[in-house]
This record gives sequence, structure tokens and C-alpha cells, in this order.
Amino acid sequence: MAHDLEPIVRQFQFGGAARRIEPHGCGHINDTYAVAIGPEDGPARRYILQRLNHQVFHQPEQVMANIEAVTRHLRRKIAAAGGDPDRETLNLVPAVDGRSFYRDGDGNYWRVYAFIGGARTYQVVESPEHLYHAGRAFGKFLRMLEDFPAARLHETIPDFHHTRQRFERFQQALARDSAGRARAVGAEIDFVLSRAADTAVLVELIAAGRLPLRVTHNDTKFNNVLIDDATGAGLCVLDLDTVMPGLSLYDFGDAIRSGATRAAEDEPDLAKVSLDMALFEQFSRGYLAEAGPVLTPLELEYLPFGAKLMTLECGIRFLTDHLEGDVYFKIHRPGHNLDRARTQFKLVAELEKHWDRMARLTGEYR
Ligand code: ADP
Ligand code: GN1
Ligand code: MG
Repeated sequence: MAHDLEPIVRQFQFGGAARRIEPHGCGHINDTYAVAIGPEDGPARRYILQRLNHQVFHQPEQVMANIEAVTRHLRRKIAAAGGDPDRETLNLVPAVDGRSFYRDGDGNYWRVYAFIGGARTYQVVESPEHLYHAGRAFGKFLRMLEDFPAARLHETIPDFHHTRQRFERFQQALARDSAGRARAVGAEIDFVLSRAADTAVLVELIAAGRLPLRVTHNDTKFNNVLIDDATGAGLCVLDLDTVMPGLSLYDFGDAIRSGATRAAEDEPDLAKVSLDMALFEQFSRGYLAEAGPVLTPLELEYLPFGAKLMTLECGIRFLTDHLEGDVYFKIHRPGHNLDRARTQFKLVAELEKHWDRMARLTGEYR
């Protein structure tokens, strides 16, 4: 649905009129726009305007409360460490009524962040250094939130990484086959069914009290970290909607899923999809340089499994969405979610093949 954005923009404390509003970024969930404020002939100030997807986030006000609290905490930490809180974390721009969001007459929730310039996100990994620095950024994120009171966070999507439940929902979608697509994806279905046992492993370790819940990001896709154009460093972790109690293995794993390959997540030619161990190594080095000292021996031991499980889970989610007729992730072509599921399964198979090497690399830290 197209939205009339000018009246929305007027609901925020920009201190000027919008001269340009254009779609921005490639997220699968929210709608993102870049907004330029200021006179046509003068310098512009830039902002990010987002419509929060309330089909996905059922309690948008809780999402915003989390983001307000987390960014406030990060600002303090970054400033105390001599960093630049205006560039190293997201900064919300308040609405005219002082709240951190604006709810329009149709029930849409909108928010604005200051635009962080001189940096970019990448859909496809271009260099191993990027991965090292992304690893540092996500590792530092975990560390900076170590003393954040996790109980204050709302669970914005309940059981987001409860992989067993994701698997059960997949089985239900398969049984229903509401879009009539199951017959054509037998190989993918078998791939998932043959790995059913994996889906219970981490939830059981949590239940047994063997893995600590921490404040985690939970969506550490490579395009959720801004890379500084000038230095190549991981400048700022974005997309804080799913920050909630979780496992370090989720963050490590999802970053490997999306970052330890040169292929796009939706690459239709599977011959081009492979795990790049140099990228795996770089991310692991960066992540462990920051987060290693706080991780327990069992967390360190399970890092490779986290990578496999998050990749499998994501593939299961894409395949479920394909079976349900593409109701969750934005798609841009027919079969898009199936292409995405296939890349994830190819990567799972590659991760299985490289197990010993991954264990050696992450084991070096222990
Ligand atoms: P989604 O949840 O849909 O993935 P994101 O919050 O990740 O949305 O934003 C989508 C894209 O917008 C990001 O990948 C990034 O390129 C860009 N972006 C988001 N916030 C900022 C910001 N504050 N400054 C600069 N670019 C941003
Ligand atoms: C979605 O919002 P975005 O595009 O960063 C999804 C993640 C998936 C990812 C797969 C809230 O992330 O969980 O891993 O797509 N976010 C949500 O690309 O479901
Ligand atoms: Mg994103």
C-alpha cells in the first residue's frame, strides 16, 4: 500500500520541511525511506523514516520502548568509552508530541532516526575485512548490553528463535498446503525433515539452564551493520526491533548465515552459493575479540552449531512462507521465498561439510 508520507513527516520534530522522501534499503519487514529536510538551495539534513510492520510486530509500542531504552544505554556506554554516540548507535527523533513514534489514523506506526552518513550497508559481502569488522560490531553490541537489565525488555516477537516451534509451524504449513505448493518442493521438505532433531537442541540446553540468556540482537544479518566508508570499520548496529533476551549463538549464527558467503540470500543459481571459510574465520575473529571474554565454554563450543541452526531455521521460515503463499517476508518475484530457502539449505549442507574446520577456528579462542 502506498502511503502519503508528507503528513507523516510533519508529525516529527525535524525543524524544517521535507524536500525529498524516497524508498531506502532492502529490508524484508519494515518500509524504510530516506528523508531530506531543508531548503532546495541549501544543505540538507537526512533522516530515516520507517513504518514498523505491525503484522510482524504485534505490539509496536513495546518495540519502541525497547529501542528507546537500549539506545539510551548504548549512547551512555559509547560516550563513556570515548566514542561518538551520534554515529555509533541509532538515535530516535521524537514526534511532535514527544513520543518516539507516531501512530497514524490507519493504525500504522512510524518512527524516525537520524541518518548516519558516510557509511553503508551491503547486501552481498565484498571483502573479508568487512566481516571482521561486522564481527567486532556485533560482539561489542553484546558486551555493551551485558549490564542492561534484560527483564526490562519486552519480547517483541515471542519465541522468535524457538527453532523447534519454527519446525512445528513448518509441519503445520506442510499439512495444510494452503497454496498448493508442497508437491513441487519435495527435496526441500525432506531436507528439513531429516534435520528435525537439530531444531530442539538449543531450546533444550536453555531449558536445562546450560546456556545463558543475554540481551541479544537476534537479527544480525550482514546488512544490519553500517560499515564506515572511510575506515571500513563496523560503525553502527541497526534494526533493533528484535533486541530481546536470547542466545549469543543466535547472533553469531545469523551473522555467519548471512555473511560467510559471497552469494546473495536469494541467489537462484545454487552453484554460486557456498560457504566461504575465510569469511567465517574473519567474522569469528572479530566477534570473539569483543565478546569472547564474556562467553562461557559451552557457548564457545556451540558456535558452529549456532551457525548451522540459524541457517536451517531461516531456511525453514522461508520454506514455510513459500508454503503459506508468501504472507510474511516481502517478495519481489514469484518463487522468491523458495529461492531464499534453497540458498539457506545449500549453506547448511556446506556448514555440515566444514564442521571440523569451524570447530578448530572457534576452538582457538577457548
Ligand atoms: P528492516 O527491518 O526492514 O530490515 P532496517 O532498520 O534494517 O529495516 O533498515 C533498512 C536499511 O536502511 C538498512 O539496511 C540501512 O541501509 C538503512 N538504514 C537504517 N537506519 C539507518 C540510519 N540510521 N542511517 C543510515 N541508514 C540507515
Ligand atoms: C528479516 O528485517 P530484516 O530484513 O533485517 C527477519 C529476520 C530474517 C531475515 C532474513 C523480524 O530481517 O529474522 O533472518 O529477514 N526479521 C524478522 O533475511 O522476521
Ligand atoms: Mg534490516
